[in-house]
Amino acid sequence: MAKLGRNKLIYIADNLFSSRRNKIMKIRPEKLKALNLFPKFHSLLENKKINCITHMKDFDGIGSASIVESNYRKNINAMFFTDYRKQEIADLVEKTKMLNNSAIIISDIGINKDSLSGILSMLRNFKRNNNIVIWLDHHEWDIGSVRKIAKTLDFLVCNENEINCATNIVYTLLGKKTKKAEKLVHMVMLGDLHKQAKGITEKIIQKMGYVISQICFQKNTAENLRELVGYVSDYKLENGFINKLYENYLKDAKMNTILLRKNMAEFIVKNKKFAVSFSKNLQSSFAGYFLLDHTGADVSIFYNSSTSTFHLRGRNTECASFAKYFHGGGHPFAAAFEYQKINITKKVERENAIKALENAAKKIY
Ligand SMILES: [Mn+2]
Repeated sequence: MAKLGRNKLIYIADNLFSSRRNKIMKIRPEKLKALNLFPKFHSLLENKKINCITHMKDFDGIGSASIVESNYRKNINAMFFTDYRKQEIADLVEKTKMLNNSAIIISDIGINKDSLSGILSMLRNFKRNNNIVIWLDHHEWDIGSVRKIAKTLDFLVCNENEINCATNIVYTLLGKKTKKAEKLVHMVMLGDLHKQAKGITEKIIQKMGYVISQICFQKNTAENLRELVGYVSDYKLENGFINKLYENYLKDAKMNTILLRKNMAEFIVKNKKFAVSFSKNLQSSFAGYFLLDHTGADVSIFYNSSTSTFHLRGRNTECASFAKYFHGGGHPFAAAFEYQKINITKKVERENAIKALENAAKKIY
């Protein structure tokens, strides 16, 4: 079985404040705070036009951008929301071409084999246009990619570990320490690292996940995510805009959950049980844990037909290597990959996909 990807050292490349340019440092994640870089970052960013690039699909991406906005509100120029998929990265490269003389803060966006070359050309273009580029991430990057990318950046934090999500890295380095921010960061962290939350906190984390999913399933995604960041940066997680999206999600989710239950299938590879199902427009964590809970499987694999994406969740079983096998990515116990379009109403198409997954599982586990 693949190793658990947790508990690693994080990579830091500091071409901004350190004299050790183009050096990649490896430190324990909890040491990040002790570097005490906030005052330096703050005086740099205070007088800069700022652009944010962040992950569109979860609370961590939105949380990261919200921390930037709440600290540097009047300096924000634009925000770009993207996913790791090749096409979305290509769109991002196009949309950000004209950014110049700004600080660009990239958060919560992993890299994979398919996106690396697009990302590198985007970063080189940023440098040519006199931008300062800061990338704060907590996805697993191979050291070869880190070396390539670090050269084109002013500051980089990355790699998978047990205590950081992107929002808390952004907060540690760029954010003024306040009670409200602390609370938000803690909430995002519990959600992103799939840790147990209780009572009202659990409710809010779940609600934000649903709201963000609903925005991504609808039209005007970028505008709505931008509006959401505005509220979250004010620590307002309850208002008409958010509640409406939440209600709409729940309405659609009823039928989609019935479909998820109907299409459920299982296979076993090397004593590991895999639950697979096919539906649409369900939040990936909801669908993933629904499948795990209802089947007792070790790994759940949920296909969202609206995005042609398989989402994986593991209960103590690593699933990132599964996603990587199909050129996707993510974290040890939560990952995803893009797949071909499947007509989920056709049994034979579902069965073909399950066969392909089973064959892949035999190679991975
Ligand atoms: Mn994240």
